[in-house]
Amino acid sequence: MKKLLIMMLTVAGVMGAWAQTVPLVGNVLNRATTSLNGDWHYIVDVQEEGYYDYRMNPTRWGFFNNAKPQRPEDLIEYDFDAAPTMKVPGDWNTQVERLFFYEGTIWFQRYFDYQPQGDRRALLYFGAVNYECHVSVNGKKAGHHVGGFTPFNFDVTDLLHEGRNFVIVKVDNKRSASAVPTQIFDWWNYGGITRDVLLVSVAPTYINNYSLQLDKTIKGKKRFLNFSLQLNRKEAGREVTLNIPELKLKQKFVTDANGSVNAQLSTLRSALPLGSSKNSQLSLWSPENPKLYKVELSMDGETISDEIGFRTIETRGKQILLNGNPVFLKGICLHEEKPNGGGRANSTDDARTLLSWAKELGCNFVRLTHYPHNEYMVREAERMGLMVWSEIPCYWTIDWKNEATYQNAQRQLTDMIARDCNRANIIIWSIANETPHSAERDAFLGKLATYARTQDSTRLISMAMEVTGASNYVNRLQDNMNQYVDVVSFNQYVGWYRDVNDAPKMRWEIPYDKPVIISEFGGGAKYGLHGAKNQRWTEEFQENLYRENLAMLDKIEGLAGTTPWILKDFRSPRRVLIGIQDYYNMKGLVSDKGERKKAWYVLHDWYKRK
Ligand code: GCB
Repeated sequence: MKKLLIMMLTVAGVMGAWAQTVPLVGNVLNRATTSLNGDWHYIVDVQEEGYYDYRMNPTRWGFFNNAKPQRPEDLIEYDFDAAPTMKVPGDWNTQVERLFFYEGTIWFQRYFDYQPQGDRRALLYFGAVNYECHVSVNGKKAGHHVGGFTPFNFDVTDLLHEGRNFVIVKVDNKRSASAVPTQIFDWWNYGGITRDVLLVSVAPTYINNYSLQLDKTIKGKKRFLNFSLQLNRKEAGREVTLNIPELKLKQKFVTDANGSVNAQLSTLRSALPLGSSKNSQLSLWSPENPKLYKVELSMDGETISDEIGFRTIETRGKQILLNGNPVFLKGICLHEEKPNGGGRANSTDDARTLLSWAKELGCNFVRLTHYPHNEYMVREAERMGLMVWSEIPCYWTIDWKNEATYQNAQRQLTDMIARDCNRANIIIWSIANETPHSAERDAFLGKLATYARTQDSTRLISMAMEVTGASNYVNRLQDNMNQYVDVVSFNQYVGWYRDVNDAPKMRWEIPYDKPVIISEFGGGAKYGLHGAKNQRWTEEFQENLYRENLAMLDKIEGLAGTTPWILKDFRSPRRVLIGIQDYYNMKGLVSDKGERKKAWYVLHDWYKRK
């Protein structure tokens, strides 16, 4: 043990001091950034040769050094410069054929130029790396991150020098029972640096994150805007200006001893009367009117702009109220996967393609399963008028008793909320999907739900539950988590995993006075395969399943919406039926290429009537 400690200290010594770990910076897309996307060299390292020595101790000769032979006799058994390259952002599975099934460690390296600018600091930002990574800059450790779908950043200023620098990232996507998600899940475990890498330039004191949201309550005839902001450090007396030109709202604030601002704009003569005067009338965000306002935040002559929409989201009995009016959520589930051959999606174009398919289907809502999707997806949905359910990957059999697992889940939840807290279209934070009932699970998820409310009190909390009992065609939902959620959502597969052709006979008992969402239903079909309606995998089978399920849904009291499973066929290692699945989950309403199956039209017609 002592020996291991000494070894580890030696390694830390060789790699130099840790860079500063700093809180996640908000609205990164509108900051001063340099992109480090592009071609990165990679080395596949099945046994983590670049990290551990032959006694499994971290090695001082690790690949972080980017070493080169200095003399002809020097032995260095790796060379990033000679290694092949792949695109970042991107998953390795679909970029390199022989890495299609690979789960393990790959090292990434690239050079970049850096010019120091006075006292400004540099943050190295990753949109997401799946799943665990160690990052170094110029051979010195910058940081470590766990979790494949949330952003993180390190202050690397002290590790950089003028001119040519290098960054090395060790990425490991091995699955494990204590991870989030856990060892088994029904989607492709795309590995790699799957989202943007940016160098963010910030002043020594900068606005780290902020939130500008409509308060849920209407006082008198006014709604109030809640504004909060946090600097990167606890500095009092810093002046920040908030400007919303279209609303003619310009207001100065001064940070408190925590380096934060917390204000309700009404106390500052800026309450926004609804419809009372032309100048200050607030146009609320909704699917029909996805209005976004230009918002500017300035400090010390530096301005961050954003586009923010304002709306309220609440429940009343079994109704979901958007801006005070009942709304039916016409949704669809989707994975973050490119059409036409798969691979992780990560661009506005990918988002537009997928989301326009959802719009054509008649949706006003998308469930972004089963992990936080990239920021382009959320922002594009916001512009297109699609409300969003955003989820963390507490999926199936999480290691409920493990405190480290809980902390991991909570961190993912924190970062999901921190990144998207100003997106008007996000109406639901989901904390889990189809989790097996137990006291430990209730404790874990109960704590997570309570914590979520401390991070954001303006949105609804839900999770995809399961049907707990069915007899004589009566389905029951009993879940202790009911007390923690605002919306009762559950997945059910009548007609596919159970009770084929019985949907018309089904009744539902949902003993809670809360809105209900059927967060999944569906069945598989291969596009172009035709046959009788009782023939599995045909379009006709899926079409009939949708007809019967929708008729059943029509009879559920208090149904506030649904997100059938799923928009597009997607890759999954669990789907091994050759000739039909070929490693695709075939429950899409469109094929991987976007071809519409017959069931697409059934849902389309139903949404038209809703
Ligand atoms: C589910 C899961 C989803 C699966 C789906 C299926 O209940 O939530 O991740 O892909 O069923 O196709 O079985």
